[in-house]
Amino acid sequence: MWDHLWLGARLATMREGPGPYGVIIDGALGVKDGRIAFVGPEADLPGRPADLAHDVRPAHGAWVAPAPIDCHTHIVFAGERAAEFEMRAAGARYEDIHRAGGGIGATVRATRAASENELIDAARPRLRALMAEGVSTVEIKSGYGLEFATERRMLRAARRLGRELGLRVHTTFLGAHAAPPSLVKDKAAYLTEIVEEMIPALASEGLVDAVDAFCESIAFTPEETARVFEAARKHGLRVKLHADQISDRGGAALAAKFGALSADHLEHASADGLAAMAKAGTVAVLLPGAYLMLRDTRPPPVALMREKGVRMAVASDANPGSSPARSLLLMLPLACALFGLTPEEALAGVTREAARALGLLDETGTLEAGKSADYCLWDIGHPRELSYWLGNMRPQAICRMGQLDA
Ligand code: DI6
Ligand code: FE
Repeated sequence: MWDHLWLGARLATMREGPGPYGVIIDGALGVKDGRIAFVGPEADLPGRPADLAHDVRPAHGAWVAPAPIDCHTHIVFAGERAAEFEMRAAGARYEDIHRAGGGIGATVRATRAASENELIDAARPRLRALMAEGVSTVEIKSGYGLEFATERRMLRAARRLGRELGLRVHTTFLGAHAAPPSLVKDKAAYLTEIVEEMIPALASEGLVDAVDAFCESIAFTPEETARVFEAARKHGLRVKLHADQISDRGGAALAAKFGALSADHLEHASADGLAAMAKAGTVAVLLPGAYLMLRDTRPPPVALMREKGVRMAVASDANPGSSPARSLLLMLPLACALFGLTPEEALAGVTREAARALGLLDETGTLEAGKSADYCLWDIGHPRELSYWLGNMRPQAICRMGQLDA
């Protein structure tokens, strides 16, 4: 017997196929032991509903879609940087604040001063806000330590939050986030520490699912990034990259060369870089929150991504500087309005493609039998509405790893 079964649902499975959104009308969805046991037309059910499941529920035509996934966040941090936002509103530039010791450096100082419990207490309400939107899975990066102990504390906090909240947390080591001279005395020595000490130790503790770096004029060069990636490879870890956000540093091609799961931002990515990404299966993660809040004027080359066949995910980039986001779903209409994504691409971007960007497509991201039961019920007329309403969308019911909350 299945644990529960929805009848009379409209399903946006987000499976790739002939129809948009992978739609099935008059659909049914059954769940057993945390997994999707059945998804398809009600007429194809292998028996009478009452014989199939303990708990049979009418969906009354509600839409069921994969639970959203936030595949790029820096959501564990201490403090906030609203004062810098005010400075930027008055004309200061993000890079200049960063070079003057603010920006990432300011959050590093606050995070170094915070205990593991304080980091957890600070991040919990941010994650709860995402969870209220139905989010099942969140990638969380370190990178506000820039020293072993704090990087480790951030990753431990992320893992503990996942367990406490019943959320799937994917951790990313972003030791190569920045190296401001006020905080990192010797950049070369710091890189050696990342490569020879941090990655091996944190990986062996099971705290790292992937490794990221910030390849940018204000952070690490492509050569430095490659060193970090070599170390990740040595420890069997997949990589991803903050690439070509402020300038074209060849980040897209570098990510592709290392078979990265994703390359993120990409406002300045070149056509060749994107072609290499398509070939390597590296997903482009688009971050409209950072674009909006930095008042960027050059959107990522979405038309070129489509042309080259690059998969596109969408994420919040939740962080205290460039994207103080408390919502993932808000990024859908922003991705459409600012970047020209179609509503279907935006929804795929926080479901199927976000799962792909985390290497989790076999586990979640679409409604398919055998996958983890991660879905939401929405009281809407069509799934395109998820890319249309600007803020405050709440599912009627949420199921995360089989735990139904309705
Ligand atoms: N790119 C980003 O969007 C964040 N980090 C990065 O490398 C911004 C982090 C911050 O401003 O605190
Ligand atoms: Fe980021």
